Amino acid sequence: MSFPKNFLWGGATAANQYEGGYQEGHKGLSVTDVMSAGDVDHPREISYEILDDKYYPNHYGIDFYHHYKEDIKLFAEMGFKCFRLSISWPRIYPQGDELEPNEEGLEYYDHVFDECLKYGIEPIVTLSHFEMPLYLAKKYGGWRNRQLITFFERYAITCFKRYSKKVKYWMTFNEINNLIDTDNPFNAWTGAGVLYEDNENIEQTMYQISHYQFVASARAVQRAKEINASMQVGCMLHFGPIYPSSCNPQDILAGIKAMDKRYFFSDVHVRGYYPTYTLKKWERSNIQLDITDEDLKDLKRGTVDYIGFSYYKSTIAEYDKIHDFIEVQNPLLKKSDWGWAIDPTGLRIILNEVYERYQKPMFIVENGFGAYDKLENGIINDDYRTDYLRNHISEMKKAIELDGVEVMGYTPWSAIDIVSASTGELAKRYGFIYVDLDDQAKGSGRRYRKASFEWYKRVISSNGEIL
Ligand code: BGP
Repeated sequence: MSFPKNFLWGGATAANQYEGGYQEGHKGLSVTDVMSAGDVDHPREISYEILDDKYYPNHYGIDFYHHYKEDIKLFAEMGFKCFRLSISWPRIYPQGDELEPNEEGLEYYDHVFDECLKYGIEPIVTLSHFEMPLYLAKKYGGWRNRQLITFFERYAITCFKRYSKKVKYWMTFNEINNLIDTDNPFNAWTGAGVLYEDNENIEQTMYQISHYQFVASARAVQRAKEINASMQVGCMLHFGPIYPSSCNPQDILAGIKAMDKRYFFSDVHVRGYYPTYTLKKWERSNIQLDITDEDLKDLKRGTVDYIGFSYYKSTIAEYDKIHDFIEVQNPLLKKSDWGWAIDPTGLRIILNEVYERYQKPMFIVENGFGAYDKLENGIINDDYRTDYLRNHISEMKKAIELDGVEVMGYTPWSAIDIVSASTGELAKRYGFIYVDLDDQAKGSGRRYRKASFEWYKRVISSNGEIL
């Protein structure tokens, strides 16, 4: 059993969670710059302004902005073949609606990409990873507004042209399918710069936002090909199986319906048209959307080249009279301290299901274990993380070798400790590299290799043979 020779081993990050330098180089404010810190019991608070009495962890991140040389050197030491990062949209277009980009922002990413390429590390770039200029949220109502398509397209063209010789692999919107969960304000805010209002038809708005993003993504795919035909543009989804809670046929159907809500997004991105189960739903719920014929043509012309996805956990669905299904925790699986069920087999299952559905190359661009790490005498023993990753890699290996799934690469979350997206803590650590900072960004900022660093280095150098 072995991985393909050119398999892209690496690690992943997101600009807003690790860069810091939130006001440097004429960067504009991002929607994540107004999200306060939270923790496992307290959700992050969102406001339209920075409030004096709140702490905003994304302002500092881990200060990669100033440490990028040191950090990329460590990635190279681990043997990374690729590094997944995102471009901060407000670094390039500080407000979002300008006609000209911010040169300082563009230069910063030139330096980062050059540093990666110096070590033969291929940058894998997301255009919008849980962020966009705050100004677009305030002035235009975020992705509620059709004009956002134009702004995003302009931003994408700027990046494709500027980095055409440095970046081959791109993704448009990170975990776009989180939008479906409208109960948690985090999703529409980070995904679309939208805070739902009490008097609006939230479901209709959610589908409208999604439609505008599908069109924007499809246009970006087309522009990328025009600029450099060898560029590969993927979508990025949050995947994980939702199992039926029993063999009762009603629960089986509940599992299918629950998965439809995730697949809706990849169906449009990959096939280029709306699935019938969604069209029927719109009819039933009298959902009226602004969709033009030109939009539908764009969707067809801009289907993605590959499917990037994150995998952390699985859940189960049980039949519910009112909602079709409800999602519940699987009693058979162990969980992390944040309640995320650990299910390596689920990765093989989802790889099989998605590959069979679309027959497109798949890229696991996030997978990892958030834990409280302890630094003792300069050592971090994170065996729990190694165990998690080992078991998942071994299931990915089976999917490739036994099931014939085409997997392009694997970039665990995260390459280095960074601020957690959902809770805003630094204490929820995922990295191979420990960063000596606490939740208030106090500490030396020094980088330490965790035990998992040495382990992953061996995994990469043996191309997945030594786990
Ligand atoms: C994914 C996001 C990442 C990341 C990860 C872990 O949903 O794409 O940005 O943060 O989950 O989640 P968290 O940081 O909330 O633990």
